[in-house]
Amino acid sequence: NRKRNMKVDYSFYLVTDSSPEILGDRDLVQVVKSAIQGGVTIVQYRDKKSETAHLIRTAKRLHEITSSYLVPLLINDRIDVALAIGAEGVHIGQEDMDLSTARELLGPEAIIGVTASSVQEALTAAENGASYLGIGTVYATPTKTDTKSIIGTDGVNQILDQLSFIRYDIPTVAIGGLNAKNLLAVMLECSSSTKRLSGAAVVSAVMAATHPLEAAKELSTVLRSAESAFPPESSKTRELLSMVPTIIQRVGHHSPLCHNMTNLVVQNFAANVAICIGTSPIMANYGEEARDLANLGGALVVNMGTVTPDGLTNYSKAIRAYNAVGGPVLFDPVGGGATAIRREAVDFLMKEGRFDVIKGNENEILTVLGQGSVQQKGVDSGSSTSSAENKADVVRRLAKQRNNIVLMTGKTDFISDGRRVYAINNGHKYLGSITGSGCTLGTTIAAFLAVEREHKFWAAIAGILMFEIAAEIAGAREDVKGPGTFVPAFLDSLYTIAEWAKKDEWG
Ligand code: 3NM
Ligand code: MG
Repeated sequence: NRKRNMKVDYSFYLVTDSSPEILGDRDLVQVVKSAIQGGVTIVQYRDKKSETAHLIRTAKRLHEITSSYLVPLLINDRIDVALAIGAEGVHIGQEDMDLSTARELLGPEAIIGVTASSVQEALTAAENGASYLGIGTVYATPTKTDTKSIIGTDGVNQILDQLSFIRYDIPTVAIGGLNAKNLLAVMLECSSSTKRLSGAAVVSAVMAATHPLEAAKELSTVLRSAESAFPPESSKTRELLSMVPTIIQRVGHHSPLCHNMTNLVVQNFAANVAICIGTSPIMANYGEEARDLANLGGALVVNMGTVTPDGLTNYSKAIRAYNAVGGPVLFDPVGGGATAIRREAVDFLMKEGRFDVIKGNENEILTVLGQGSVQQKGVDSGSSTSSAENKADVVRRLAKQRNNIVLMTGKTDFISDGRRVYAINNGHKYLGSITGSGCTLGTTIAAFLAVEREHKFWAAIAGILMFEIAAEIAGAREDVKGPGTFVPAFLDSLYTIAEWAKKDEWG
């Protein structure tokens, strides 16, 4: 069965046009053949004017060509024509036959694409089983003047964001006014860490070109260079990501003790975060208590945000107690580079015991590595000038040196176990505008370490993802107007994710 075996490549989507303004007096089938030779990967026959007999004749001829190149042929709007010639599928607009009727007529294997200009249309089509979405109109175009709305790359991104949020894995192509000049920008702009376009659809850029083959080649080159900007997800990464929900679930089911020795500023917030993610927190700064607490199967956070001489003694007692029973310990050297006292404190604690995870901003991590060159002003992150490669190198070196896991937080987070380095791009800008987001990320990761002791690297990554995706969900809420309204919304979304996980009902 050819249809079943055809893996659909949506990357370079050609929509035909038979009007004299675009096609001129050329033969449609010849132009399409040239376009395929130039790199087109999927073809939609779109002819709004011709008689049914003509449509069927032309579609048959087109199908002979597309089939010989293993390129799927879709028919615009006309389910009857698609059925008549055995096309691979159809493309339907919002005003055409409804998706479920089309699906009934064409069967489960057919490719059925739907046009979407809004988040609502996209979600509805995805939910009802569309095979892919044509998202547009990106830019105003003389080719189709009756389009509903010009949505720009912002509009495309809104749709992509919502699709990825709902975790719809549906292919998407952008359409409307795309050409060799703007295509690279569109492909790069319409993407996030979690979702990007599968391809681009064009009419005039190929169909109206003097040399369709050359025009298609040029666009194909642009599409490939856009693709190379995104390294393919390795199967290891996919495997790792597939573990995340299970690890989040384990936190909820085991409700581990999360022992925080944290600073005065974030005590309350950290306790709230710990409760919302499903752990049982205790904010105990008295080191003598640690021996009892270490036996309860939880994890320890040592956060030296408001360090005092007493504090240091207490930290070291607790670290030893947890090390003695193999309990996970996370070290957050807050403000490590700010004062001589703090730099000494970092040196002292690093000698006191073993940390499973060291997390901090760039400056703090450099300080732990003994390379804190920049004078840190406060405990906020400050700006960074070093490259991603540089940061990846720093976390890998420190993790290797300490034989543990090192996390450098920032707009992009870098985490390493001394061998692998992952860059994580989730999060929300308001995390940088509230106090304690870094500290409570530490609390979250520690709890995750407690339930996943065999795979601490994965646990840490799962903790970061839960935390930062919760921030994205909160930040996207309409009632969140700034950092102030963000905090309660953030607690709500942490809680919601934890509840989904507990019931295994992922939203
Ligand atoms: N559908 P060109 S825009 C066929 O927005 C079509 O749904 C659109 O032509 C939509 O590549 C469009 O020449 C025409 O701009 C796109
Ligand atoms: Mg239509």
